[in-house]
Amino acid sequence: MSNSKNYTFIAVSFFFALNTFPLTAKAGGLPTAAAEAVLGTDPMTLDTDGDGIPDLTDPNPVFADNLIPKTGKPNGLTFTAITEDNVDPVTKASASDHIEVEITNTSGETLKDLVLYYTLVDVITKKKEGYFKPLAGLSIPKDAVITLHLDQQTGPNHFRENPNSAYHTSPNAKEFMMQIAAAGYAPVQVDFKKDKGGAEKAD
Ligand SMILES: [Ca+2]
Ligand SMILES: [Ca+2]
Ligand SMILES: [Ca+2]
Repeated sequence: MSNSKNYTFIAVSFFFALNTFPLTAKAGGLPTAAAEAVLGTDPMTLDTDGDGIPDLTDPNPVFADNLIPKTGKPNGLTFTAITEDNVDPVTKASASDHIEVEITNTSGETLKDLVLYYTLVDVITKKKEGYFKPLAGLSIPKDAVITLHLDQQTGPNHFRENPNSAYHTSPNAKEFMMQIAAAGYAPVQVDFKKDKGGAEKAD
């Protein structure tokens, strides 16, 4: 029964690392989705903020430093980002509030190896989160415009976003900073915001 022993060890390590949190999950179990909800991390992702440090050992599991290189050619792309009143790109019907990013390739060539970094700050609590996301598998043809969705769906142009982020758990207004870069190009930055209100309610 070496498996159950390993599970116990993982669970003990987990609770030791988090001993300031009032977790009440049963001893001997795997870290639970409920425990990740307490931490504000993603139960479906080992490294929620993308900084390379697993959630269970990351001193701040929902803040990554900006790992995008500052150097590179200018004028690779432009983009806009919204957090509310999203529209399904296929049906044109109203979609759940999520972070939606429209990128225009202005480089004159195919853009590859894109990376995205964003921070959000709760304007009331000042709590800050930061996420580094390589956009694996994404390339943008010359002159093309594409729309990315940061959410919990799968499929082309969907990239997973932490469902336990303050984006979802706090109704306070949020201020966002986002940078996107493609291989060889300097990052482009856009600031945007979300008004107060629940992420999944009409507001
Ligand atoms: Ca996790
Ligand atoms: Ca991490
Ligand atoms: Ca971190």
